[in-house]
Amino acid sequence: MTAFFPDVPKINFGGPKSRNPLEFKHYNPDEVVADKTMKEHLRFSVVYWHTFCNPLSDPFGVGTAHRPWDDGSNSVPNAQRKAKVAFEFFEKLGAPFYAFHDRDIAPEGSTLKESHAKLDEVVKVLKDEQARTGVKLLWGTANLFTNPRYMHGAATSSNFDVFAFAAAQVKKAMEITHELGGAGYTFWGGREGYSTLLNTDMKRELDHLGQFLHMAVNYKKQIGFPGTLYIEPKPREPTKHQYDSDAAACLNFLRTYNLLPHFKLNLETNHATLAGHEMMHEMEVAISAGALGSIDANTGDYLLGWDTDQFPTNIYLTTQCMHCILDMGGFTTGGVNFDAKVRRESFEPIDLFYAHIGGMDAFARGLKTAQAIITDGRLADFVKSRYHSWDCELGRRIESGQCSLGDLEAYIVPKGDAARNVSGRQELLENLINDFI
Ligand code: XLS
Ligand code: NI
Ligand code: NI
Repeated sequence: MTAFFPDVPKINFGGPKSRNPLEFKHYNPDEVVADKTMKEHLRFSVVYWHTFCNPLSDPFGVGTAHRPWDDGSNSVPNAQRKAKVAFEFFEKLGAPFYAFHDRDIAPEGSTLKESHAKLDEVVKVLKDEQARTGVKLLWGTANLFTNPRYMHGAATSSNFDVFAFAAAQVKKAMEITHELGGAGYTFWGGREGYSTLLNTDMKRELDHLGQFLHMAVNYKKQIGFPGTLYIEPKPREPTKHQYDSDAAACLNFLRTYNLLPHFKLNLETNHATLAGHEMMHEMEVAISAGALGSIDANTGDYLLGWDTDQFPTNIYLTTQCMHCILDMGGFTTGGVNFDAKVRRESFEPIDLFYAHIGGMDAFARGLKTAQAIITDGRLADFVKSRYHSWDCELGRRIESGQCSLGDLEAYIVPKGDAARNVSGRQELLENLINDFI
C-alpha cells in the first residue's frame, strides 16, 4: 500500500462503544444479518467523481479541497497517480466497489481519438489495482454534460455531430467498463432536457434518446457485456425540464420505446427529493415494475433547493431504503453507491474517510433495523390485513381481470352501502417503527 493517507490505518469494526472516529461503530462486514453478511447485503461503492475529482467549488467561489497528490495538471501521470490514491482509499475503507465517469479517471484530449488513448493508459492502472486489491467496479458511465459541446444535450442535442460524438463516447465507456469487469453501466441524462419549448422539438429529441439507448443495448449484446444497464432519474438540474425526471417518467419512457426489458433504475435520494418525492416512493415505483437496480446513496438538505449530495446519516432514511431493498430480495448487480460529497468546509483528505465511515455505519444500522422490523412481522401483517376485504371471490376475479361493472353492481346494490372503513393507524405504525430505531 502506498501512503497517500499516512495517518489513516485500515478502518476496522470497533463496535458501538468505540469513540475512535476511524473505526466503524456498526458496519461489521462479516457479520451475518438474516441470510447474508453485511458486506454482501450492502455492496458499498465509492464514487470517483466527488471523492477524487471534486474541487469543492460552488457558484460563489473556487474549490477548497486540499488534495496533496494532485499536481493540478491534465496529464496522464497525474490521473494514474490519482488512481493509486483511489485504490488506497478503497482498500483502507474496505469498500468492495467503486464507480466512475470516463472523464473522472482520465483527462479529455483535443480529439476523441486522443481521449480514448488517454483512457486506455489509466484503465491499465485501474485493472492492475483491481487485481491487487480485489476491489470491483460497480458501474461505469460517460460524462455527456461537462464539455461545452453538450450545451444542447447529448442524445437529445439539436446538433447531429454531438449525438454521434456522444455515441462514440458511450461505446468506448462501455468497452472499458466491460474490460474492468463492471457489474453495470449507468445512463444519467445530464443535459437531456430543455430550457424552453420555444426552441425545442420534444418528440424528436425523445425519439433520438430512445434510438440512442437501443444502440447501446445492441452494443452491449455485441461485446457480450453481462452487466446491468441503468437509467438514473433526476428532475430540473441542470435543465429546467429533464426528460428522466423521476422513476415514473423513466419507466414510461422505457416502455414507450420498448426498452424496459433491458434497463433497471439507479435511484438517488437527493434526486427523489428534488422531484418532490420521498426516496421510498421512488423505490416502490421501481420495485413495482421489477426495475429497481441500484441506489445512489446520499441526501439533500430540505432548506436548499438543489442537489447538495450530502452523505446519508439519517437512520430513518437508511432504514426505509434497506427495508425496500430487503423486501425486494436484495441487490443483484447493484449496490449502495455513495454519490455524495463532503462539504466545502470539510476540505482535508481525512474528511473523505469520516464521511464514508459515517455513511456506511448509517446504512449498517438501517440494514439491521429494517431486518428487525421484517422479523417482527407486525408491519407487514398490518398491510396485508388492511386489504383483507379483497380476499373474496369477486376480489380475486377483479385481480385476474374477470369482472365487469355489472357484476359489481349486482353485488353492492343488495347491500345498500359499503361495509364500514377501518382505521389506517398511521400514528401507531410510526410508533412501531420508532420502537426499532
Ligand atoms: C448527478 C448524478 C450523477 C450520476 C452519474 O446528479 O447523480 O452523478 O450519478 O452520472
Ligand atoms: Ni447519481
Ligand atoms: Ni446527483
